[in-house]
Amino acid sequence: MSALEVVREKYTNALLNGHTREAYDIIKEALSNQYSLIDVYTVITDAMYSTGDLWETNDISIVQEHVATAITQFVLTQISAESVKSFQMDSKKAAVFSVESNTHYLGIQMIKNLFNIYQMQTFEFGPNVPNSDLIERIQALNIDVVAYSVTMTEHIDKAVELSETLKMLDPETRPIVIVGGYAFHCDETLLKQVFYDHYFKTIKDLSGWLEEGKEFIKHTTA
Ligand code: B12
Repeated sequence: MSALEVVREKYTNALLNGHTREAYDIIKEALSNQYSLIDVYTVITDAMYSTGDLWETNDISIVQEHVATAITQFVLTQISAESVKSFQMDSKKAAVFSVESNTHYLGIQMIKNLFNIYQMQTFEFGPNVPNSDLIERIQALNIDVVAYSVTMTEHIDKAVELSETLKMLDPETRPIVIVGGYAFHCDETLLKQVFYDHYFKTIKDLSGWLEEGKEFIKHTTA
């Protein structure tokens, strides 16, 4: 077992036992032991996937799954606290959210934090955000990047509906559209139904794109 797999196992156990302090300490220690933020996000993601599998097979209760989610939400907020200081008011602006009907949000919390680390200003629209409200806000805030998450196949209809509206925007001025989420891991053909510029399977893939596009990010919005 690799050292990172050990961290994942320990973190998963802390989640299943409901130990917030221990979970937080494991992640803090991993970060101070030179694991990258992306490594740590991958550990947390895998631990949440394991929790979901155990819930699906009735090996843990709904309460345990909720406790694991609450602990991870806490840990993500704690490790994001510093990154919010990195963004520049004159850099690119990103709107991040989970598509209408989707209440899963931990992935978006990670994406938001990563954007902040790359100095982007983020606007968190939240989970299950109504399509009808989105375009007005995107335009009013002069958003450069729209990034949203689709977790289950059942959420694709709302993503298709949103795509229809995004497609209508002026190609010269519209934001870049980035999609991701567990639904596409389960069935990548779902991507054919939505309108997007980039799809990234994992936060690691997104970070590679951000690393390459540093100049684009710095460019001030008109
Ligand atoms: C926690 C959880 C919940 C919580 C969510 C709370 C919250 N605040 O997020 C609650 C309890 C609300 C919940 C509800 C439900 N859930 Co749920 N849930 C989960 C669980 C265990 C973890 C999800 C998670 O946080 N994963 C960790 C994050 C970080 O992973 P991620 O979202 O995939 O993100 C990664 C990538 O996909 C990517 N990414 C994600 N978004 C984006 C966006 C962009 C732009 C980019 C570039 C990348 C990107 O980056 C991340 C890091 O690499 C999953 C298990 C699983 N396999 O995911 C089940 C799971 C998704 N849920 C499931 C189900 C069935 C439900 C419910 C229907 C249960 C019910 N009967 O009520 C409801 C549906 C709610 C709804 N309408 O959306 C099933 C879905 C089955 C399926 N294949 O369709 C799963 C897979 C569990 C299972 N194994 O059966 N759930």
